[in-house]
Amino acid sequence: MNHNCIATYRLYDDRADFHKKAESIAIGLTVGSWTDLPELQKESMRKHLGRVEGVHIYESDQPGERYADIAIAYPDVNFSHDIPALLVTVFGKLSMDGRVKLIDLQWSDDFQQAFAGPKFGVDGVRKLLGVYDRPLLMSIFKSVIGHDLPTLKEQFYQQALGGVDLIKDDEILFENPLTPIQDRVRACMEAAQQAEQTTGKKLLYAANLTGSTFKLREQALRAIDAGANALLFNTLSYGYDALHGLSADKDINVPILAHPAMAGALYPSPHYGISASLLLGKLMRLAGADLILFPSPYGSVTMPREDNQGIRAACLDTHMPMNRSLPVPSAGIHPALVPLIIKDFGTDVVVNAGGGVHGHPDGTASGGQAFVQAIEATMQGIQLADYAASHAELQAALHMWGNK
Ligand code: 1AE
Repeated sequence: MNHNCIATYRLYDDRADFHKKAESIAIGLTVGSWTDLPELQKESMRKHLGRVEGVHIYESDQPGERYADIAIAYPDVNFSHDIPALLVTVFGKLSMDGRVKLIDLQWSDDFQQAFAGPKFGVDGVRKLLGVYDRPLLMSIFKSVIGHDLPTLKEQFYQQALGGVDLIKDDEILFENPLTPIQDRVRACMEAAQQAEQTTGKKLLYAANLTGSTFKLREQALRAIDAGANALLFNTLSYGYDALHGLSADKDINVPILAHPAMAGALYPSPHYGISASLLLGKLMRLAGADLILFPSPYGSVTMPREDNQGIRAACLDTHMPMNRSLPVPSAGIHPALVPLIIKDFGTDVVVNAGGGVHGHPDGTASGGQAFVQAIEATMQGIQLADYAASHAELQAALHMWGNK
């Protein structure tokens, strides 16, 4: 049985001896020094010593392009079974030591056992909605700050009338006197019931869980008490451990959507930070995110396609012994992009849009309907333009955003 966590790094350096560098990381981030230790002390320290697992050097004559992928094994005994301890061990001080990016982590079964993962995951969310055979559709509140409850309730109602499966708060809607979370949830769940009489569809409303870290549980329970059936959480600003605490709490029995706010400070550089697949895929799932949002390669805020596929793989990897997370490629999504999303992600995906719903020329409800129609068409193998001939909402959307 493996009792180590293996961290893989990419280091850029035109001249470095990467083997020496790997040794210095393995020793420096574990026992501190080795050759200078007396023999007796070496014996007692051996179980804490990091080990170089591999060094693959990619030579290049181009300045700034020589790099190596280095894998180091860190003994489990060195850190407690929580994500903060893991991250500080493998990338605490090292993250500030030159051009080095953390690419991947493989933790041991022992470490893994401290995490139950997403409470609902792909299958649980589908079961709550009664939707099994197509991508899910989510709409995002837009223009939330400074509005009162009746205004937000109406915006929610229009989104729900569009036939979406989920509606999420905008991540910038914090606790405020006009729309406190419990009142907002009550008003929106009322609107959901009203819309259900027309659409016949159940939906999940992910209310943004905000405020001091130490009051998050209280706030989540307040929202759930008021009828919240999902929560949105800005995970990276609070830390993975806060998400883990919420997802592992037996009283917080609703799906959690992890928002990627702040992620751009960490993944885009080839030289620094943490890879997108680890940051927004593996670690989010480990911490218990049922749905994970991230920028798609197609829209307004973009992420490279290979990073998206890395996140998707981490969300859905069946080797990870926990529920799978639903990938939610987002930002600048409009109905014409639906075939591309399904081609790249398959059907276990959430099509998610804010501007692409509310910006529809005939209004928010028509915006949702255009997405529903785009999903129907794609699932039936019909070109959007052909389907649009008999579906006015899709027709108007394609006219607005183009038929890609
Ligand atoms: C990557 C996060 C996207 C997000 O949270 C958001 O609000 C997107 O809005 P639209 O669809 O770009 O309007």
